[in-house]
Amino acid sequence: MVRKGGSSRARMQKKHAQKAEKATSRQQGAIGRWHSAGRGMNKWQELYDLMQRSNVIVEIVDARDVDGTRVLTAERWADKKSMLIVANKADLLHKDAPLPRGVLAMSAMNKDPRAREKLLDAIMAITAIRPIKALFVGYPNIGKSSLINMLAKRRAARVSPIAGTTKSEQWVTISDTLMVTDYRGVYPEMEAKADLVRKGALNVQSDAEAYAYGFGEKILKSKHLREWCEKRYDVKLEHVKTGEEVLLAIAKRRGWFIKGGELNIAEAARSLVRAMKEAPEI
Ligand SMILES: Nc1nc2c(ncn2[C@@H]2O[C@H](COP(=O)(O)OP(=O)(O)O)[C@@H](O)[C@H]2O)c(=O)[nH]1
Ligand SMILES: [Mg+2]
Repeated sequence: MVRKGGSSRARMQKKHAQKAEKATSRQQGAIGRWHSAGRGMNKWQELYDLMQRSNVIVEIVDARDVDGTRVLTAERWADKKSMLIVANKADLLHKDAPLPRGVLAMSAMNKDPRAREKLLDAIMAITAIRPIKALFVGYPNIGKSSLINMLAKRRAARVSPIAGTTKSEQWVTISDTLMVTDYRGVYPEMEAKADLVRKGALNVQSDAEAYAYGFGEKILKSKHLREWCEKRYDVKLEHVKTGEEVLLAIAKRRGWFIKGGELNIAEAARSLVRAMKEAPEI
Protein backbone atom coordinates (compact mmCIF):
# COMPACT_ATOMS: atom_id res chain seq x y z
CA MET A 1 0.00 0.00 0.00
CA VAL A 2 1.28 3.41 -0.86
CA ARG A 3 0.75 5.85 1.97
CA LYS A 4 -0.15 9.38 1.12
CA GLY A 5 1.45 12.23 3.04
CA GLY A 6 4.25 10.14 4.57
CA SER A 7 4.57 8.56 8.03
CA SER A 8 3.42 10.21 11.21
CA ARG A 9 7.10 10.60 12.16
CA ALA A 10 7.68 12.57 8.98
CA ARG A 11 4.61 14.67 9.74
CA MET A 12 5.91 15.33 13.26
CA GLN A 13 9.27 16.35 11.86
CA LYS A 14 7.59 18.69 9.44
CA LYS A 15 5.53 20.20 12.25
CA HIS A 16 8.65 20.73 14.35
CA ALA A 17 10.43 22.21 11.37
CA GLN A 18 7.59 24.66 10.74
CA LYS A 19 7.66 25.65 14.38
CA ALA A 20 11.41 26.07 14.10
CA GLU A 21 11.13 28.28 11.07
CA LYS A 22 8.58 30.53 12.74
CA ALA A 23 10.74 30.76 15.83
CA THR A 24 13.89 31.65 13.91
CA SER A 25 12.29 34.25 11.72
CA ARG A 26 10.96 35.90 14.86
CA GLN A 27 14.25 35.81 16.70
CA GLN A 28 16.64 36.49 13.86
CA GLY A 29 14.49 38.99 12.05
CA ALA A 30 15.22 36.98 8.95
CA ILE A 31 12.63 37.02 6.21
CA GLY A 32 12.00 34.20 3.76
CA ARG A 33 14.79 33.01 1.48
CA TRP A 34 16.59 30.37 3.46
CA HIS A 35 19.44 28.34 2.15
CA SER A 36 17.72 25.13 1.28
CA ALA A 37 19.34 22.10 2.82
CA GLY A 38 18.74 18.35 2.78
CA ARG A 39 15.20 17.02 2.82
CA GLY A 40 13.90 20.38 1.72
CA MET A 41 14.63 21.97 5.09
CA ASN A 42 16.54 25.15 5.70
CA LYS A 43 19.54 25.04 8.01
CA TRP A 44 17.65 26.21 11.08
CA GLN A 45 14.97 23.62 10.51
CA GLU A 46 17.67 20.99 10.07
CA LEU A 47 19.38 22.13 13.23
CA TYR A 48 16.11 22.01 15.15
CA ASP A 49 15.44 18.53 13.81
CA LEU A 50 18.91 17.34 14.80
CA MET A 51 18.53 18.89 18.23
CA GLN A 52 15.35 16.88 18.72
CA ARG A 53 17.33 13.72 18.01
CA SER A 54 20.15 14.60 20.43
CA ASN A 55 20.00 14.53 24.22
CA VAL A 56 22.95 16.83 24.95
CA ILE A 57 23.82 20.08 23.19
CA VAL A 58 27.44 21.21 23.30
CA GLU A 59 27.63 24.81 22.21
CA ILE A 60 31.08 25.84 21.05
CA VAL A 61 31.93 29.53 21.36
CA ASP A 62 35.18 31.41 20.81
CA ALA A 63 37.02 32.14 24.07
CA ARG A 64 38.05 35.50 22.57
CA ASP A 65 34.45 36.59 22.04
CA VAL A 66 32.20 34.37 24.11
CA ASP A 67 29.06 36.50 23.87
CA GLY A 68 29.58 37.38 20.22
CA THR A 69 29.76 33.76 19.13
CA ARG A 70 26.82 32.29 21.01
CA VAL A 71 24.06 30.78 18.91
CA LEU A 72 21.12 32.18 20.83
CA THR A 73 18.50 30.36 18.80
CA ALA A 74 20.04 26.99 19.64
CA GLU A 75 20.38 28.03 23.28
CA ARG A 76 16.71 28.87 23.39
CA TRP A 77 15.70 25.58 21.78
CA ALA A 78 17.93 23.55 24.06
CA ASP A 79 16.90 22.37 27.47
CA LYS A 80 19.28 24.39 29.66
CA LYS A 81 19.86 21.34 31.84
CA SER A 82 21.29 19.39 28.95
CA MET A 83 23.52 22.06 27.53
CA LEU A 84 27.25 22.66 27.92
CA ILE A 85 29.01 25.78 26.66
CA VAL A 86 32.63 25.31 25.65
CA ALA A 87 34.87 28.33 25.04
CA ASN A 88 37.32 26.98 22.49
CA LYS A 89 40.59 28.49 21.19
CA ALA A 90 41.52 29.54 24.73
CA ASP A 91 45.15 29.00 23.68
CA LEU A 92 44.91 32.10 21.50
CA LEU A 93 43.95 34.39 24.38
CA HIS A 94 46.74 36.73 25.46
CA LYS A 95 48.21 36.06 28.86
CA ASP A 96 46.39 38.94 30.64
CA ALA A 97 42.97 37.99 29.30
CA PRO A 98 40.63 36.68 31.98
CA LEU A 99 39.39 33.18 31.27
CA PRO A 100 35.74 33.37 30.32
CA ARG A 101 33.51 32.50 33.27
CA GLY A 102 30.59 30.11 33.41
CA VAL A 103 31.85 28.19 30.40
CA LEU A 104 34.38 25.42 29.96
CA ALA A 105 37.59 26.92 28.57
CA MET A 106 39.24 24.55 26.10
CA SER A 107 41.77 24.35 23.33
CA ALA A 108 41.33 21.72 20.68
CA MET A 109 45.06 22.10 20.04
CA ASN A 110 45.93 20.91 23.54
CA LYS A 111 47.59 17.51 23.21
CA ASP A 112 47.55 16.84 26.97
CA PRO A 113 45.22 13.86 27.56
CA ARG A 114 43.86 15.70 30.61
CA ALA A 115 42.32 18.31 28.30
CA ARG A 116 40.38 15.60 26.49
CA GLU A 117 39.33 14.07 29.83
CA LYS A 118 38.08 17.43 31.03
CA LEU A 119 35.79 17.82 28.02
CA LEU A 120 34.65 14.20 28.16
CA ASP A 121 33.87 14.39 31.89
CA ALA A 122 31.95 17.63 31.44
CA ILE A 123 29.78 16.10 28.72
CA MET A 124 29.15 12.89 30.67
CA ALA A 125 28.19 14.87 33.78
CA ILE A 126 25.40 16.80 32.07
CA THR A 127 22.86 14.02 32.16
CA ALA A 128 22.37 10.56 33.59
CA ILE A 129 20.79 9.40 30.34
CA ARG A 130 22.85 6.80 28.47
CA PRO A 131 23.84 6.65 25.73
CA ILE A 132 24.47 10.34 25.33
CA LYS A 133 23.95 11.68 21.84
CA ALA A 134 25.77 15.00 21.90
CA LEU A 135 25.32 17.58 19.18
CA PHE A 136 28.09 20.16 18.73
CA VAL A 137 26.67 23.50 17.64
CA GLY A 138 28.41 26.77 16.88
CA TYR A 139 29.60 29.32 14.38
CA PRO A 140 31.55 28.09 11.34
CA ASN A 141 35.26 27.59 12.05
CA ILE A 142 34.84 27.70 15.80
CA GLY A 143 36.48 24.29 16.26
CA LYS A 144 33.55 21.86 16.39
CA SER A 145 35.27 19.26 14.23
CA SER A 146 38.59 19.72 16.03
CA LEU A 147 36.98 19.06 19.41
CA ILE A 148 35.19 16.01 18.07
CA ASN A 149 38.51 14.69 16.78
CA MET A 150 40.06 15.36 20.15
CA LEU A 151 37.37 13.24 21.80
CA ALA A 152 37.63 10.55 19.13
CA LYS A 153 41.45 10.57 19.32
CA ARG A 154 41.49 10.36 15.55
CA ARG A 155 40.53 12.38 12.51
CA ALA A 156 36.87 11.49 12.56
CA ALA A 157 35.66 14.89 11.35
CA ARG A 158 37.22 17.12 8.74
CA VAL A 159 39.08 20.15 10.07
CA SER A 160 39.78 23.11 7.86
CA PRO A 161 40.41 26.83 8.19
CA ILE A 162 37.78 27.36 5.49
CA ALA A 163 34.37 28.13 6.96
CA GLY A 164 31.61 25.78 5.88
CA THR A 165 33.57 22.54 5.62
CA THR A 166 31.19 20.33 7.59
CA LYS A 167 28.28 19.49 5.32
CA SER A 168 26.43 16.40 6.39
CA GLU A 169 25.45 14.61 9.56
CA GLN A 170 28.00 12.09 10.77
CA TRP A 171 27.74 10.47 14.21
CA VAL A 172 31.07 9.53 15.74
CA THR A 173 31.23 6.85 18.44
CA ILE A 174 33.44 7.93 21.32
CA SER A 175 32.52 5.16 23.76
CA ASP A 176 29.69 2.72 24.58
CA THR A 177 27.87 5.60 26.19
CA LEU A 178 28.74 8.58 24.01
CA MET A 179 28.11 9.50 20.40
CA VAL A 180 28.81 12.94 19.02
CA THR A 181 28.10 14.82 15.84
CA ASP A 182 28.50 18.37 14.66
CA TYR A 183 26.19 20.45 12.57
CA ARG A 184 27.52 22.85 9.98
CA GLY A 185 28.23 26.30 11.35
CA VAL A 186 25.26 28.55 11.97
CA TYR A 187 24.93 32.26 12.64
CA PRO A 188 22.15 34.81 12.37
CA GLU A 189 21.59 35.79 8.73
CA MET A 190 21.26 39.42 9.71
CA GLU A 191 24.73 39.62 11.23
CA ALA A 192 27.05 42.15 9.58
CA LYS A 193 29.56 40.67 7.14
CA ALA A 194 32.45 42.47 8.81
CA ASP A 195 31.57 40.85 12.15
CA LEU A 196 31.33 37.43 10.54
CA VAL A 197 34.76 37.89 8.98
CA ARG A 198 36.17 39.03 12.32
CA LYS A 199 34.80 35.89 13.97
CA GLY A 200 36.25 33.70 11.21
CA ALA A 201 32.79 32.56 10.18
CA LEU A 202 33.02 33.94 6.67
CA ASN A 203 35.80 33.46 4.16
CA VAL A 204 37.08 36.45 2.26
CA GLN A 205 39.19 36.44 -0.87
CA SER A 206 39.07 39.35 -3.25
CA ASP A 207 37.54 41.74 -0.75
CA ALA A 208 40.14 41.06 1.95
CA GLU A 209 41.45 44.59 1.60
CA ALA A 210 38.22 46.16 2.76
CA TYR A 211 38.39 44.21 6.04
CA ALA A 212 42.12 44.50 6.49
CA TYR A 213 42.04 48.31 6.76
CA GLY A 214 39.59 48.08 9.62
CA PHE A 215 41.56 45.34 11.29
CA GLY A 216 44.73 47.40 10.88
CA GLU A 217 43.03 50.21 12.76
CA LYS A 218 41.90 47.85 15.46
CA ILE A 219 45.48 46.61 15.84
CA LEU A 220 46.67 50.16 16.49
CA LYS A 221 44.08 50.63 19.23
CA SER A 222 44.84 47.47 21.18
CA LYS A 223 48.07 46.92 23.06
CA HIS A 224 47.81 43.14 22.71
CA LEU A 225 46.97 43.16 19.03
CA ARG A 226 49.76 45.62 18.32
CA GLU A 227 52.30 43.43 20.13
CA TRP A 228 51.00 40.37 18.35
CA CYS A 229 51.20 42.01 14.92
CA GLU A 230 54.69 43.41 15.53
CA LYS A 231 55.91 39.97 16.53
CA ARG A 232 54.13 38.06 13.82
CA TYR A 233 55.37 40.27 10.99
CA ASP A 234 58.54 41.51 12.63
CA VAL A 235 57.48 45.12 12.07
CA LYS A 236 57.56 48.22 14.25
CA LEU A 237 54.26 50.06 14.49
CA GLU A 238 55.21 52.90 16.85
CA HIS A 239 54.95 55.62 14.20
CA VAL A 240 52.16 53.98 12.28
CA LYS A 241 48.89 55.94 12.41
CA THR A 242 46.38 54.30 10.04
CA GLY A 243 45.17 50.86 9.03
CA GLU A 244 46.58 51.42 5.56
CA GLU A 245 50.01 52.11 7.02
CA VAL A 246 49.86 48.84 8.93
CA LEU A 247 49.35 47.04 5.61
CA LEU A 248 52.15 49.02 3.98
CA ALA A 249 54.51 48.14 6.84
CA ILE A 250 53.69 44.45 6.42
CA ALA A 251 54.15 44.56 2.63
CA LYS A 252 57.46 46.37 3.00
CA ARG A 253 58.82 43.97 5.61
CA ARG A 254 57.79 40.96 3.51
CA GLY A 255 59.12 42.48 0.30
CA TRP A 256 55.76 42.36 -1.44
CA PHE A 257 55.72 44.67 -4.47
CA ILE A 258 53.64 44.99 -7.58
CA LYS A 259 54.94 45.93 -11.03
CA GLY A 260 56.42 49.39 -10.98
CA GLY A 261 57.87 48.97 -7.49
CA GLU A 262 54.74 49.91 -5.56
CA LEU A 263 54.04 48.05 -2.30
CA ASN A 264 51.54 45.23 -2.73
CA ILE A 265 48.89 46.24 -0.24
CA ALA A 266 46.43 43.60 -1.49
CA GLU A 267 48.87 40.81 -0.65
CA ALA A 268 49.40 42.25 2.83
CA ALA A 269 45.65 42.49 3.28
CA ARG A 270 45.12 38.83 2.37
CA SER A 271 47.89 37.82 4.73
CA LEU A 272 46.53 39.90 7.61
CA VAL A 273 42.99 38.60 7.16
CA ARG A 274 44.36 35.03 7.29
CA ALA A 275 46.46 35.86 10.35
CA MET A 276 43.43 37.37 12.09
CA LYS A 277 42.15 33.85 12.70
CA GLU A 278 44.93 33.43 15.24
CA ALA A 279 44.86 36.88 16.79
CA PRO A 280 44.75 37.18 20.59
CA GLU A 281 41.63 39.39 20.34
CA ILE A 282 38.89 39.39 17.74
N1 LIG B 1 44.51 27.88 17.94
C1 LIG B 1 43.44 27.09 17.87
N2 LIG B 1 42.92 26.78 16.67
C2 LIG B 1 41.86 25.96 16.62
C3 LIG B 1 41.25 25.44 17.81
N3 LIG B 1 40.21 24.67 17.44
C4 LIG B 1 40.16 24.71 16.09
N4 LIG B 1 41.14 25.48 15.59
C5 LIG B 1 41.40 25.80 14.17
O1 LIG B 1 40.26 26.50 13.68
C6 LIG B 1 39.96 26.10 12.34
C7 LIG B 1 38.54 25.56 12.26
O2 LIG B 1 38.44 24.35 13.00
P1 LIG B 1 37.29 23.28 12.70
O3 LIG B 1 37.42 22.22 13.75
O4 LIG B 1 37.34 22.84 11.28
O5 LIG B 1 36.00 24.18 12.96
P2 LIG B 1 34.46 23.86 12.65
O6 LIG B 1 34.15 24.57 11.38
O7 LIG B 1 33.72 24.47 13.80
O8 LIG B 1 34.30 22.38 12.58
C8 LIG B 1 41.02 25.07 11.95
O9 LIG B 1 42.04 25.75 11.27
C9 LIG B 1 41.51 24.55 13.30
O10 LIG B 1 42.83 24.09 13.22
C10 LIG B 1 41.81 25.81 19.09
O11 LIG B 1 41.38 25.42 20.16
N5 LIG B 1 42.91 26.63 19.04
MG1 LIG C 1 33.58 21.29 10.99
